[in-house]
Amino acid sequence: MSTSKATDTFKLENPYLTMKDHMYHIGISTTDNLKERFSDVKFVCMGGKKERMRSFAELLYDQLGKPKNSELESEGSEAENCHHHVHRLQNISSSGGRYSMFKVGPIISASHGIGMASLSVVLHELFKLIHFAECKNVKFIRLGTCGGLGLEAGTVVVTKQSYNGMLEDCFKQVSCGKETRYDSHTDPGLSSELLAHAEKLGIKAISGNTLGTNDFFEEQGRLDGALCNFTNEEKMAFLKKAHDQFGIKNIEMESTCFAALCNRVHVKCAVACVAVLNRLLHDDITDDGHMLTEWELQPQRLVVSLIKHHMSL
Ligand code: R2B
Ligand code: URA
Repeated sequence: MSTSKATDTFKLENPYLTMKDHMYHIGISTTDNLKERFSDVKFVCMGGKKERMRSFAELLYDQLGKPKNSELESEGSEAENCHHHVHRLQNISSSGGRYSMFKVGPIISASHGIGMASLSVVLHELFKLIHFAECKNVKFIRLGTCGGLGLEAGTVVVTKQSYNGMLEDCFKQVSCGKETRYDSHTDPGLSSELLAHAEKLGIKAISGNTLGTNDFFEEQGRLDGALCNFTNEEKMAFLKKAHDQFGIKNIEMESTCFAALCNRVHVKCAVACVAVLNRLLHDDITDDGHMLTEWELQPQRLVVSLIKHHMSL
């Protein structure tokens, strides 16, 4: 076990890593001046959708007073079809074609797609990026959506412990045909800071355990997938057991892997997800785009407030 302190330079311990590396899915290489461009990074904020992570980056850019150490599109790049000559934030990962990534001041805002498989790919590459850039004291925060258990839509859940689909409090990594269990708790300090900012802003937020699954439909006990191999009674018994025996307040698809990988590299992490429905009442999510956008803003507001506080703004 490493005993590195939070203030130490982030360093991966994989002996097979070399100085020369191409982070294929985020479209960036060790030859891309990583130290100059990224050594100031203190927060990596992640969420599922590409465009939401752009609008979160734009919100940050505005709220932090357009910091100089941000990456903007250069003249004649994607901005060409943009008639007003305002520089947009640059999607650093556009060449990779998989994820979006933006840099605003000391913050990276990146998308991770749906599920742990997609998340794990970009998380490995982001860890390598902050390793090669020799960043110090970096924290990781996931801002997402989820199904709540007995919660009103719009409520934010800040994860304490994440569980897997078997209701085990760990993430199981398969490698070379073997399974290893890793701790999937989040950082208590960072999590209570998020809750304190919610209180200050008047945003409805609670602390609770989270169920992270590898599927949106059957593994979350949804009856309305294309297929369903259980009954409504079995669904309700599962959700009740998760809630009553394990303190699970919400269900999503990344937190278990997210927390476990952060724990393995010794970075502090937090997960703040807004409930877009109450799973004890139904399985389908509203088609009201305005409500969804408004709900998705709640975790973003918490994180902006926390980051401004950390930057003494
Ligand atoms: C929440 O929302 C997505 C599924 O709709 C998934 O990424 C998650 O965790
Ligand atoms: N995301 C999920 O994974 N599940 C839900 O019910 C809602 C959002």
